Amino acid sequence: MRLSRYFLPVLKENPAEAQIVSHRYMLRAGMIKQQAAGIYSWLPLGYRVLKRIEQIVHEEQVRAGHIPLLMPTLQPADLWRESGRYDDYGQEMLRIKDRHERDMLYGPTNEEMITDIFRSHVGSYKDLPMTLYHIQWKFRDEVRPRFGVMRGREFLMKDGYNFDVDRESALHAYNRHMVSYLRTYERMGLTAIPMRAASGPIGGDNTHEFLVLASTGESEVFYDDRVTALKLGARDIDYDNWDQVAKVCEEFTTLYARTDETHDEAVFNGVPEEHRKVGRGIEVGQIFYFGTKYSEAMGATVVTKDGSKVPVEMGSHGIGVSRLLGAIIEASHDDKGIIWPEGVTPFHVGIVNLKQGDAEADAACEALYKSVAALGLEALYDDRDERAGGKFATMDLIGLPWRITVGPRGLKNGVVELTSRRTGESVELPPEQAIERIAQIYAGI
Ligand code: 5CA
Repeated sequence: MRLSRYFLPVLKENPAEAQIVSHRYMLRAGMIKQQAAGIYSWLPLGYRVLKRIEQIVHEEQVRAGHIPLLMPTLQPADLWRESGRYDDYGQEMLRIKDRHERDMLYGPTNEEMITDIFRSHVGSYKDLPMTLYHIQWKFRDEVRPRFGVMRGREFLMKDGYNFDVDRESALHAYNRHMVSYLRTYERMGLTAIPMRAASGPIGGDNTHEFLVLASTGESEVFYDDRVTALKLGARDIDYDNWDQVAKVCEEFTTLYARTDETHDEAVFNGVPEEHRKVGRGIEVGQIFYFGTKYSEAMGATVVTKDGSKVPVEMGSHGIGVSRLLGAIIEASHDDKGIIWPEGVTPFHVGIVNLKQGDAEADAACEALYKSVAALGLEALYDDRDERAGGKFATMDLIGLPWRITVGPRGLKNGVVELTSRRTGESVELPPEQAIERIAQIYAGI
């Protein structure tokens, strides 16, 4: 993409309404525009990152054997009357009437609708286990929408629902989600710690939240700090291997890590003092096992091997896709702007032309731009007729992890400069070598 032809409405001043750094940088980098409290347009740069995050979420869900579909944002109230949640859900639910005076709602979550789909088409243990998921907009009329996409009213969620014939199989589905989530967050450069939580309006007795530690987080967290060193890494997971998956979950949930909802001071005091930490965290996902809560109320049954009919065992599992942008920025920024992890960056590399209009510099930039594309990667080429300082400030603000700087002086010596946004370190290299380095960096991502 050439910046001269792009739409990147960068702001010079700090917007007064933004209280936390991720919100401030998302507005300043021209990623989002607020349209109403907690409701945002996704401008081109923000939309790119949102799509990259969605892509990672999809890939890891499919890897775990889960099946994508798409349910609507608007739902008939009658489904929610069946489960009893239409009245329970309260003012967070946006209720709408259509022209025929039928009660509708903008979905805050989809347990009822997916249960309806299941009961219409599935009736035998032979079709199980099955996990269906979608990535779809939700609406919750939060009392206090704030911090930009962090607590929106309209927000993008991945929500997945497992259907299993018995409790053991459903608990494996729970564990499988936990492991797939760990991998998902790691690919985004995040450490998200599974913490025992409370289930709220979704229900059930087994639930974990995934928290990214950040001083601006909305949840208070209590943890053994050795938990922050745990990494899934590149280990090979066989999602059909119940024992292997359960062992990984055990590894990640044995050390003390809880939110204030489930915190137990007596147990916490058992953690060696030097490892006992209290802090704040951003909830980027939550998984629930709730058994037959919805299937019983809505008549979603399956015939088991021995011929009996039982309500199907279920759980639901959510990732806050749009919230993740905020969480990643909270975890990865400096005083100049965002620092995107390679896994989610909107462009893989920025190209800065220090002397636009200089025949040699222009030609070198064009060649680099084409070489990046030939790698299957995307460059943002700042080809505007602007001063170098302004170009650098924009690149630093929008946070591309790698920048290639091209100027007549370097070109005389046959080199360009490759700079890491994270460390600030620069190396001078011939253009072909800079491209090679870029290829290597992204090879494993
Ligand atoms: N049905 C279940 C799981 S599919 C569910 O709705 N779970 S949830 O309520 O925990 O939401 C899942 C995730 O969505 C949360 O962990 C959080 O990351 C994100 N989320 C929830 N509310 C908001 C909000 N108002 N703004 C942005 N993200 C949100």
